[in-house]
Amino acid sequence: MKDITRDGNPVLRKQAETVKFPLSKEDRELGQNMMKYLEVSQDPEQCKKYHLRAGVGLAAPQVGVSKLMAAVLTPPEEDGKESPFKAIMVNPVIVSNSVQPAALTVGEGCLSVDKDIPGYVPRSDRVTIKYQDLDGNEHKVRLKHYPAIIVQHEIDHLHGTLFYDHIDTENPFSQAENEIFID
Ligand code: NB4
Ligand code: NI
Repeated sequence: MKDITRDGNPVLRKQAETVKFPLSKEDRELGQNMMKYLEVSQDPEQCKKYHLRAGVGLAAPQVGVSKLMAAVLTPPEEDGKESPFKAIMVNPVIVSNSVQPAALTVGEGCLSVDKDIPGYVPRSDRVTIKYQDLDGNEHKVRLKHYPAIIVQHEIDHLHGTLFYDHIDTENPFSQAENEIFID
């Protein structure tokens, strides 16, 4: 899990393959290990000790596996406004998204992209997603704001898209009308 694929590796630009159930032992461990990476990376001590970059999401192509699998772990917020979202998602799809656009105020960074690429990444403020868990149970959830943005970043990875593909090259900080910003 420490070896994250870097931009330039073709696996990051491929369409990932559907995962079949029941999961193989390897696929199950892949999901569990991706979540473990996020947990360890969000613990300041372990993050430093293992020289990791902190993450709130990770997609299988980022560990070199071209399969429709991703993990998301949003840390609990101080103000507790939004419910935290923790999931290992298998075969996730966005079934609907809001017209309302949103972007992270600080822009986005990706564990597979070494340099900082400034600019707003326009996304949907809310998404409804469907996915299977490691046991094959179907889930349909509606997310908004921060968790919704993370999930869109991860699902993009499964289709070979990187965050900077969405940044306006002419004007990286251009704003869509009524776009909301998430800290
Ligand atoms: C995925 C995110 C990039 C933008 C927003 C944020 C961090 C990532 C990439 C949307 C999704 C990983 C997967 C952070 C981070 C806030 C919470 C809790 C305590 C430190 C942690 C830092 F690290 N992005 N990194 N980038 N990716 N917030 N936080 N904090 O997670 O490439 O495809 O631990
Ligand atoms: Ni990423």
